[in-house]
Amino acid sequence: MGSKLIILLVIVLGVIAIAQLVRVNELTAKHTNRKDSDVPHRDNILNANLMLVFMIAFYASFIWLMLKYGFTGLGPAASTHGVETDWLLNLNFVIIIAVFFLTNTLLFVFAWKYVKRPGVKAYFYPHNNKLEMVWTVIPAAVLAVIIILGLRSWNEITSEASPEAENVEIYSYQFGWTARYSGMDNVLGDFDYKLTTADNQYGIVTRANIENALHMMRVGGPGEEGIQLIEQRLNDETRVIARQDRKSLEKNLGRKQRMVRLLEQIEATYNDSLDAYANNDIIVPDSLFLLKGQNYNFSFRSKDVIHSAYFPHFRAQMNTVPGMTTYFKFQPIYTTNEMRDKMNNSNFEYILLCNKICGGSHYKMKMAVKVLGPEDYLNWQKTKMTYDGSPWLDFSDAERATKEAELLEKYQAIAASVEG
Ligand SMILES: [Cu+2]
Repeated sequence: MGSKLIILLVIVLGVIAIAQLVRVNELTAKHTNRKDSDVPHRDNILNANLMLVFMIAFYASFIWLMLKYGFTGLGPAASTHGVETDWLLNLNFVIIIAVFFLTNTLLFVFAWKYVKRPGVKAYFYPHNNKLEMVWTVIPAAVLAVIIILGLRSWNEITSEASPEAENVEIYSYQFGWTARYSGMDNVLGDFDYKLTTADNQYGIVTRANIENALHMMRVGGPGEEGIQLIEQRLNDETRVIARQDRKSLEKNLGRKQRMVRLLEQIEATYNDSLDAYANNDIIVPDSLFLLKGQNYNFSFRSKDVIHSAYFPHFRAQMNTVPGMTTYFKFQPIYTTNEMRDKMNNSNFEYILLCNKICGGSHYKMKMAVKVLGPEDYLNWQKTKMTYDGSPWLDFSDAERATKEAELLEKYQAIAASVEG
């Protein structure tokens, strides 16, 4: 409290002192019969020299910051497209830094060189078409090159993945992430938001989930009042319901009846053979395990609001939007362990972050990403169960050893494809 008062006092006294100094200056000017606009020559020279001093200090601090912190501080790009994105970013930086030095040198050196000298009148130079052309056409051409190169990369990243790319869905919600692998058939089971219940939080479409969602609407379940119960309460003549409560009950009933009609349509047209696609999917909450060198086709969806899946070390990002699926291709090129060596940090972990302010706990919406080598990835796969509860690698005892050896060989070839 006391220190705040002192600071305030110092500021007030400082302002008064400056005002007094200005006043003294005005009075001396009046005394010596000098106009405000008459700046002494030595003051002009001093200011011109200070321009050069400022320019040198400005450049020195810029160079020092660039050397100390670099461009990103995130280490080498850890995906195929990340390498390309970095190349584009560096190209932009080279252009920007060159223009930065050029324009600032002109600015400060001209201010120093053309300092006002007694008896010299400024040269009147209002217009030059050639100059206008130069500084319009050159930046336009440079921008066109940057945009064309950027569009080419973007189209490549978001174009359709090759058929052998593994399909993985990344599901976002307030506030977390879940990965869904497509299993041995490499086809993700369908999803529908209308099937989202406490037992089916990802809205996965199977015959059982459709029946379950219908049951929830009609009969109810944990945390959900069914149509039957609501109708019973509305028609119960032994109890009085406040008008407000009746209104909200009727609204809830109407919503559920509409939902039942939509679900009945899904039920009537559903083809049971589609169950198999969903049943061998593997759902892994809160972590994303990837095989080094594997081509992935990531599809993104959101349960609630717009999120953005940001993989800083892979230089990849994609919005996740409720009601639509977004995609990109992805190929990790360094395992987590390899990246630890490169970053010289034994605790390094890849991460997936939400990069769209999506609510109160946005700041902690993240998922661990681990890129594994062939053996580690296969070992991890062996521990995972599918949606219907069978092992991901569902081999009979007789064929297990051969099948696993085949997979390992395949994974080794995939990992080797991005070596060197
Ligand atoms: Cu988010």
